[in-house]
Amino acid sequence: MTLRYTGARVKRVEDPRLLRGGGRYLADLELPRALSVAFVRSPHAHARVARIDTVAVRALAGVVDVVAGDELRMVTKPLVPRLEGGGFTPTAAWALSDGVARFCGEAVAAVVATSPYVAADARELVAIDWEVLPVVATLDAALAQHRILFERRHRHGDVAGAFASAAIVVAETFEHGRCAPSPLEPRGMVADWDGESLTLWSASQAPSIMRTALAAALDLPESRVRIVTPDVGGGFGLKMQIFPEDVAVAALARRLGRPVRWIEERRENLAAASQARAQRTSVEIAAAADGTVLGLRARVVSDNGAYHAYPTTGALEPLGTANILPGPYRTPAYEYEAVAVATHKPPLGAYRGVGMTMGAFVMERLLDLVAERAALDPAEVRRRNLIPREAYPFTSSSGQMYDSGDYPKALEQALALVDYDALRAAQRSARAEGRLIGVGVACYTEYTGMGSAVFRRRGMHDVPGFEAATIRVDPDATVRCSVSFPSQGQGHATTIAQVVADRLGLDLERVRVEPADTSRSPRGSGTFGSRGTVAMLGSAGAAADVIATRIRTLAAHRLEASAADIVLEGGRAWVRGLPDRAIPLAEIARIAYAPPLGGLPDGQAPGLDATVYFDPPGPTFSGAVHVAVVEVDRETGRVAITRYALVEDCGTVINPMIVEGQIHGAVAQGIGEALLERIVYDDDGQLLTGTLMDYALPRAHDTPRFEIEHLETPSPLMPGGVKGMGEGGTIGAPAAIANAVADAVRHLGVRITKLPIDPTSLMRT
Ligand code: MCN
Repeated sequence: MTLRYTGARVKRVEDPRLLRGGGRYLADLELPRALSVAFVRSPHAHARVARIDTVAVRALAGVVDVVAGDELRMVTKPLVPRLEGGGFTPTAAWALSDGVARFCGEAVAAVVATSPYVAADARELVAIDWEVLPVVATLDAALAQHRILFERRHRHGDVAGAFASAAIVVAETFEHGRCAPSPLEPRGMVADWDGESLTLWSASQAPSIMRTALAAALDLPESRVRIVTPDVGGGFGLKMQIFPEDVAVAALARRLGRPVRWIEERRENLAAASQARAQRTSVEIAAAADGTVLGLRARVVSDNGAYHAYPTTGALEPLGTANILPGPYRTPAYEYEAVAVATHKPPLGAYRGVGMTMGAFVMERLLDLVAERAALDPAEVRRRNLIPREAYPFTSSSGQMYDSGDYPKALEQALALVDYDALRAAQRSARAEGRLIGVGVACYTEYTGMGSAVFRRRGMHDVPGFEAATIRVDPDATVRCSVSFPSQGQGHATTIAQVVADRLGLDLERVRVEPADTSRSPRGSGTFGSRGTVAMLGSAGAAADVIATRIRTLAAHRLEASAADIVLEGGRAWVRGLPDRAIPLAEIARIAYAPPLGGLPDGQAPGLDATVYFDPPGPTFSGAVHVAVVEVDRETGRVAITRYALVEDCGTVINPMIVEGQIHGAVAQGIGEALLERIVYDDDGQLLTGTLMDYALPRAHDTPRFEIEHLETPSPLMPGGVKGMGEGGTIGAPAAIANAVADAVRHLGVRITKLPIDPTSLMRT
């Protein structure tokens, strides 16, 4: 196989259409007679619906229906995500609550009207008498009341011995505020009931999981629920979840027998969609006098909110942090306790880097503190602790099997990229002038490409874990790929086409990736946990191989040669050494659809398609070394990122341009987490950051120019040696930036233990 596209900087095939405004997003979908849904949401963090009066709203012209929770409870089941393995308290999230709202913004009733504007006006007319109940608004209050949703413990090695023999012990508590995934396109759903079946258009990252969940919630066979995924304006993990609003919209379409649509408003997105992080980790690290890490103890507690998100559960954030905390370092002894507590807030869910962002932030801050105590440069303490390449495969002290990596090399490459010694010298002279320059280094490893074994080991039963691809070659040799893992912007239409085109010897333009539609696409899990690349190699790549073998057999028969000697290239097939006798692939494809007299060779059946299911034997661990340089303004505490460099390793790279684009986007989100983004609730559980004026997202001028280099340590586990990387930037950036800011202000006695680092916190300390 000639690799014409795989590994090349191929421009994204989806972009011309999207850039010209040709994208078709959920809100662009117009169905005849469609009605609009607006949700009536609780203004209280914890309150019972004592009485609900809908007389006034029903009188409003254009209002078609008003439903309260009890009406939908008769026709739906709640979302009850499962987690096996003990320590888990389930929650049930009903379509419009069970009559008690458990966070400010929870939907308790819905209005259906002829336009979104009427629905929004009508929502205001629904009169509710609330019985306000006591609120548990903080992690501490939830801990004090023992409101535990999830709890797991782990110990490996002689932790007590490690601490007893340590010359250096550092104890610290780190916190990460709540943040909101904030895709440009918020949530939504368009639902249509034809009297027998439901068609649901949703920007879902996980259509197969959504179909299973909604079929169960509506008590329908899965064959009567179809999920269609249009273009998606970002998901970032948020849209892998299934929400009570999804159940409500689907149930309303069935109830009314007319199409209904709900397009979430930004305020609703900030108030009622799943949120992320909200974690406190108390940790102790034991090290020898030379900075060698001997042991680690951690108590990871996340403020999960009121419900487990479906299907991820409240285990996702604390367990993710606890498992990844040892990072790419030899950490012989480790014990952790991972806890999620229930507060009256929206649930925590998946968000790019989930759990791992906090893990990297904590470990990287700790290593800098160890370096300080051991009087070492931060780069040196890492050199002394990174797992050497030859030690892979390496089982971490949290039980993760790291398949491959070369972090010592990545570190040296990153230091060379920024000319680290010169940077430190420049920092010293700037310091002499009173300027606060800091340099932060962060190394992280990241689990990607998980398969069913990982989800089962974690006890997660609502995430199947496998993926699949169907490839159909039309008689004109156009190749159509249909996969179980839709793209939210990652560029799958390009990278899948690269992989498939190479295997079939076709021009890229001949390969089309079709939108996800559960009536046509194979069943799988979805795009999350940086599984897409692994999935596409294992399913679409393998399906293309099956088809290539069939094409070779057909061509060999036609050319009277052996299939092993057939070359597929440039849309043609020929016998090795005889390119003059090439036949176009379209001619071969036509044979598959119009068998000649005597039938197809080797008893082949007609048609030219293949479906391959793939259960990744992972995870496979990718990672990077990030270096951030910041300048802190002495007067205002404002942090400016003046340089940002990184060396990333995601195994074999399919498309370096896309990988770099993914890094740009993910680091931008990491910058938001490090410096800007914080969802704030007051002590009554009231949301104080309900608009994007209050919740600060990073803007173009907050992002620096990125200096990126690649290092490839192919995965020995995954087809083609690929690893995922889509979340990496969000994992590395907060840690590197936090270390850089700490480095800039440490001599002033300022400690960096909380994200985001806002200027006022720097000024006040
Ligand atoms: N890639 C590659 N070679 C590799 C690894 C990746 O060329 N060795 C390419 C892939 O082909 C793919 C992209 O990089 O086009 C990301 O691949 P991967 O890391 O496998 O991640 P997924 O495709 O599974 O995407 C999910 C990941 C996650 S978990 C979140 S959250 C996320 C993200 O990627 N959300 C995104 N990137 C996003 N990008 C956009 N624009 N929007 C989102 O919502």
